Amino acid sequence: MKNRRDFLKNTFGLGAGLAAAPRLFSAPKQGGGEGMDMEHMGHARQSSDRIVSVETPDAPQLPWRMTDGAKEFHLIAEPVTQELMPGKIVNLWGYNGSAPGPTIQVNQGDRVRIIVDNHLPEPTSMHWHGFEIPVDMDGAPGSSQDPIPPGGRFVYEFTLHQAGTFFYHSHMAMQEMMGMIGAFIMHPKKAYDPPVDKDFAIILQEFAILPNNPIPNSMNMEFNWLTFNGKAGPATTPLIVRLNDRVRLRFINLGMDHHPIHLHGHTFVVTGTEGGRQPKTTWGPKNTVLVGVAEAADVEFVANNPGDWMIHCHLPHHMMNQMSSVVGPMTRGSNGMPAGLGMEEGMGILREGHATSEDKDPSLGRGMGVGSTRDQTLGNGPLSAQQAKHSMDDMPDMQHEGMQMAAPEVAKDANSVPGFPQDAFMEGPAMAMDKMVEKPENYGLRPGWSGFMQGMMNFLRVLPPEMYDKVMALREQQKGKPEPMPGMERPHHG
Ligand SMILES: [Cu+2]
Repeated sequence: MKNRRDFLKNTFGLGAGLAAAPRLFSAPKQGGGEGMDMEHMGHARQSSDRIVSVETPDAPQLPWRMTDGAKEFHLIAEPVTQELMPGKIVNLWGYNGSAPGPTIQVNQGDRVRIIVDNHLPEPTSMHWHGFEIPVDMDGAPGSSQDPIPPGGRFVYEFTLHQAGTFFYHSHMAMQEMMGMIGAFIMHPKKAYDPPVDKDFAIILQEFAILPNNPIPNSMNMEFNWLTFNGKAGPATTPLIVRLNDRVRLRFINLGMDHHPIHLHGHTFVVTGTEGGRQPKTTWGPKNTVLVGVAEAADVEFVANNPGDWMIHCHLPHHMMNQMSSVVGPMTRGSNGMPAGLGMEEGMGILREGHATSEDKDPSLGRGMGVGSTRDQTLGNGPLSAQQAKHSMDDMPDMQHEGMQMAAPEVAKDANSVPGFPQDAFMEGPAMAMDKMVEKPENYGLRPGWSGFMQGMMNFLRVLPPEMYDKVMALREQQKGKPEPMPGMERPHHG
């Protein structure tokens, strides 16, 4: 079955191709896709000048074969295990072993057939978000079709006349919050003006997952795991571009929050929405784009500023992992974090009484439990750099040094300052794990960088030619080598 290694092998194969040339996107071997015609893995129409395939770092591409006059894809809805970052393995639902599911790329005008098998333990239905197709192919369960029962199959088929950044998702609400979405790129007949050299898609997702629990609470509204293409920083794979490339980034959001996505060091224009291309007259300068729920946003810019630039959601809580930073003096003088609460205490589920009674409703379906129903004593970790280092001695995989920072990292009178601590130990050298997330795309980043990357954070690496070639050569070397990130293979059931 498909796994991360196959994907990486193929992705690294893209290597040092000229940015301006249309690329064949070599796709992974695909579960359920026996007999896939590997000659037809190119997604973008090759005859169109300068249309490049869309890269979805950390998420696979879906191969297709030509059958009865249609591009045929095969999606399997199923439970998946996914490593959001090293050691954080969770149970999501997705497609073909991945959440988000694999990226589909077609050309405007294509006849497309998508076989959807349901390997979930409950019914599902697939919706093609924004597609102008016949209603019986729309995937609205109960109205346009019967839900696909467990073990069942539905074959969708339509001709696509649109172009732009689209996506597919389960039309069962709670399944969406378990991860069931994938990108669906429709390339235009003719390249947009101006054409781009690099094209990336990033799916924004969020999950509420208690400590010591691998299963998202899809009812919860306090999200503590925020991902780009199924990875939380620092496990997100940087976007690699060459200095002066024209770059398109396509953001797709399916969750409970809108995300203001911010890019450092560059000014971009919004060139498209979930509805397709926008006319140039609407393009104004921006560096942050608000990607609303169920929306997509395409932004474009010339990467003319060399460096490793952050690209991230700007909601502060969305730049955190595990929401581990409980801030302020309440975090001290305690006996530690009471992890692993039971369902009732932890999930904020109504226990007794009227739903809106004063002492019950604050936690109804919303809270992580922490602070919502009763006070809890919490420890917020070490309060000095020395203690931090000491406490890490038992954690061989964590990076112990590497930052060029002087100790101690807090002021002498820190404990007397109201509000302290805020960030000192949520981010910083104590959280660095450069080695654990080592991969070609991370080559040459400043030592200790990973201690400051969490949640919806990634790099846009604008590399001068020499460095660009070096990273691409490393990718090439990586081909056939063992998975750089241990535990990243995603076995799945079914
Ligand atoms: Cu956000």
